[in-house]
Amino acid sequence: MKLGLGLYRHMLTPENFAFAKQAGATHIVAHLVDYFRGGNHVGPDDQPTGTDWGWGLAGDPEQLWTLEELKAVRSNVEAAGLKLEAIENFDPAHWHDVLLDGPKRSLHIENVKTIVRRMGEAGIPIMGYNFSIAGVAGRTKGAYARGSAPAVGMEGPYDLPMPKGMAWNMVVDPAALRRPPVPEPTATDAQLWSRLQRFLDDVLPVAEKAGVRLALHPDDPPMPSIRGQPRLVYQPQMYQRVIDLNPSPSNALEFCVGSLAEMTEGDIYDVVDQYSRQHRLGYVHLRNVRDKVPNYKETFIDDGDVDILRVLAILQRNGFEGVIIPDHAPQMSCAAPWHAGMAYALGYLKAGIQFLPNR
Ligand SMILES: [Mn+2]
Repeated sequence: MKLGLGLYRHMLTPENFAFAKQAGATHIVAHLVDYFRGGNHVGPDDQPTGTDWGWGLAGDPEQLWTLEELKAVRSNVEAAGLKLEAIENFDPAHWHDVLLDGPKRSLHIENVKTIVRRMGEAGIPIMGYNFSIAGVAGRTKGAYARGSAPAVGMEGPYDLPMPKGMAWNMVVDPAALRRPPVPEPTATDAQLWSRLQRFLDDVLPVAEKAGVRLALHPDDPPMPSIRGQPRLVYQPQMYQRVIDLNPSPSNALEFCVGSLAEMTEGDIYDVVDQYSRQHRLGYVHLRNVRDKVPNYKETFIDDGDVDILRVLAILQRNGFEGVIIPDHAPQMSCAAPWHAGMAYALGYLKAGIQFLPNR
C-alpha cells in the first residue's frame, strides 16, 4: 500500500510536491479542473464549497488538456521524487452532455476518449471521475471537527432545483448567469444508469488500449437526490452494480471510504472487504466522518465513526497495493491551515501503514 496526496490545480507547485515528499507521500493525485474560477469560496486552499451557482465557471469547452500539459504535470511531479498516480475529475465543460444526455453527447464522448488516450501516452495510469448530474453540492462548512476546526458536512437535504446551464456543480453556460434560472429537467434513476452504461461501453475499450483505468467516485454527498436530480452510488451495494455493468479491468473504483461511511446502509468494514477482495480499487480516498447523510460531518482522521486502522488492515489482508490519499482534512489553526490538516492525516496514515503486519 502506498501513500499519496491529492492537490488542487493551483497547488500543483514544486513547493507542494516537496511538502508531500516531506510528509512521507510517494504519489500525487492531481486535479486539473480549476474549481475556484469565478466562484465564491471560503478560501482558495480549502475544499470548494460555492453557492447555488455551484463552485464557479467550468473550463474552456474548446480546449482539452493537451499531451504536453499532461506530460509536464508528470515530469514536474517526478522531478520532486514522486509518482503521478491519477488525474481526478473531468472538466464538466468537456463532457457535460454525457452526464445530461444533451445534444453534444457524441462530441463529449470523443473528448473523453481523446483525454484518456493522451493520459495513456503521458504515462498516467488512472482517471478518477464522478458520474453525477448535480455533482458535489449541498455541503455546508462549519466548526464541526475537534477543537472547533473548520470542516465540511451536511445540515439537511439540498433540493433547490438545478438550473439549466449547470452540470456537476459548475456553470457550463455562463449566459445562464444573466437570465432567470430555468430548472434542468429531472432525470430518472434508470436514465442515469443507462447514461453510465453507454459511457462505460463507449470509453472502456479506449481506456484498456491506452493502459488507463477509469475509477468511479461514489456520490458526495451520498443522498438519493440532490437539486432534484438522481444520484448513482448513494448506498454501498450500488457500487457492485457499477462493477457488474462492464467486466473490463479498466472499470475501476475511486474508493472513497468517507462517502461510503456517510451512507445510511451497510457496515463500512464489510464494504471495504467486499470491494477490495474483487481487486477493483483504482485508488482510495481515506478520511473519517461522524454520522450519516443528511447530517454527517467530516472529522480528523482519528476522531470519527470509522476505525481507520481497521480499514487499513482489511485493505492489506486483501492485497491492495495501490495508493491511498487523505481526501479531505479539517483545517487547523495556524498559518497554513490546509497543509497542517493534511500533514496530520498523512502522518497518521504513514504510521498506520508502517504498523501493518507483513507489509
Ligand atoms: Mn472522496
